[in-house]
Amino acid sequence: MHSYPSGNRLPKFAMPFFMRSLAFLALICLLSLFSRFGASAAPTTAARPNAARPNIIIYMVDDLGWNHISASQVTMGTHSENYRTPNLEKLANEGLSFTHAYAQPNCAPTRSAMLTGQYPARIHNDVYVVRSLSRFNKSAKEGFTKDTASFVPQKQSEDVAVEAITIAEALKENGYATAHIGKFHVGGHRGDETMPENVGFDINIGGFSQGHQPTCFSSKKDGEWIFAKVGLGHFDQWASPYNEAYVKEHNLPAGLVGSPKHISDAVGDALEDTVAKLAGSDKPFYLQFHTYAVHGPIKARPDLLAAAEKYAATKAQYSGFIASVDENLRRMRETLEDPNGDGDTADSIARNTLILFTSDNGGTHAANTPLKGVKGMLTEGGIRVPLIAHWPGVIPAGKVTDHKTHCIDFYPTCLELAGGKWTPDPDEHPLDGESFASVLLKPNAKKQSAREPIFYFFPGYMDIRAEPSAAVIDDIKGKRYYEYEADAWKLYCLSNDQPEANNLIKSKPGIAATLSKKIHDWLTQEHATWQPKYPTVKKTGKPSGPPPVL
Ligand SMILES: [Ca+2]
Ligand SMILES: [Ca+2]
Repeated sequence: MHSYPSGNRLPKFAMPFFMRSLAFLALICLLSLFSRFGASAAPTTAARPNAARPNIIIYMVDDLGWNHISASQVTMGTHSENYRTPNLEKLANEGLSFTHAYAQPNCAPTRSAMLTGQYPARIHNDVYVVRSLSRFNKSAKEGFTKDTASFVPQKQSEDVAVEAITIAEALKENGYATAHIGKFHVGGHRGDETMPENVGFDINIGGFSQGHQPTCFSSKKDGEWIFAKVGLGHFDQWASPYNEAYVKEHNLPAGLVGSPKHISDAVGDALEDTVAKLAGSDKPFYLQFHTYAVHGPIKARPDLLAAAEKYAATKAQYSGFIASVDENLRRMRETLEDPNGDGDTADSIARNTLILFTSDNGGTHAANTPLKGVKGMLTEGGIRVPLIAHWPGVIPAGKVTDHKTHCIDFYPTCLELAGGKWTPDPDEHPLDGESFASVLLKPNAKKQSAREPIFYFFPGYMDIRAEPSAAVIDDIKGKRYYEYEADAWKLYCLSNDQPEANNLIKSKPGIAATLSKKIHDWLTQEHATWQPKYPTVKKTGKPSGPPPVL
């Protein structure tokens, strides 16, 4: 049964466990989404003065679930009362919301995909999961232990390769200033050469190998206020307890005065300082604002916790932590309006700045209902994330699109918006992502060309959440398909089955065949940089190869 060498010539019922264990395809009916939200009939102005070479800010939250915000354009109305994010609602009301934005299933893989514009099967990326592909479950009751697993995963990288041409390096070549604030996670594990400042970022505040904040509040050590073990100490300059001037400036409750600083406010302080610096330069800028919120430990600022306890039926700490994300969005927008903070908006850069708000993976601290699963899984709850684009004067207010995106798309999108005069050599560093700049520039266009399929390949194990699998999210005849590999091929229609509950594989064999062929063709593409890490079949000692074509 486990003699599958590679290739696709196995008889149908001789599929190895890897292929049989759990697989599904899902489809989403796009037309029904459109009829729900409608599309504005207003014409788009093709060329606007501020549509060239904007400043670009990617505001990426950690572990924020797709519908853990109150912007209904993104959540398709599915969010609960537990989440109140008025500034995100405002952003969505004034910008463009994506209902089907996808990321990798957890932190490091999404960050490496964004930095490289590549899938993990590229040698410059090679980050499939946090830490290791051999994160077996310890209990045999669920998932797979090292003994019960049929495959032996390969080793992967934790850092983006030194040889990669990162999004920051590419944008620098196009004349951009570049900055990173907060969690980086995919550099510095083995040495300084992959640290943000050595892979294209002019400014790095806090970024290194660290995957989360050990603590959410500042503390006193040897007479100094610090954020203990967070971000290389870079945030310590903002660690002093709240004082009267600070609470007045930021319109916070006086009761906070004297209490330790929350990490979200410190990264907000870093943001204001950095935007002020970047705004004073002649160059357009690219800024990654990658927060520690809302990765665990989940601790909200006391006043946000108290407020959340009134509206959130459960998990008020989580809701309060999310509220700090929303506050920082307000601070970001106020800073763009008045970068030097003198009260005069003559120096505003808001109209020249594109904000892209998103998350690095699905939610993990609360259910993502109606989506199935959580962070770490390839079901919708693990990979679908919020995405809102805001660009005054270019993106009309209140737009919604079902154009699907993946986190590898940020790189080519930014490159195109930056003018694209310099692009990486496709022999050396090919980009797997697809620009969605046209969707941003012409959101009123009646027909956007559909994105190529989004693929997933996970050649390892992660506790009970993941096992060797492959998936595709496709568009066929106006519908969208999505596939996940394991016990048997499965197929879901997400437009009327968002929870992925009704397997349509038997009634849609043609679709299953088409999609399995697409996965095969994707995995077997030929390029020197494309080296999928197939796990080894224990019984044969040979690589599993790609899934079979149905
Ligand atoms: Ca994450
Ligand atoms: Ca000003």
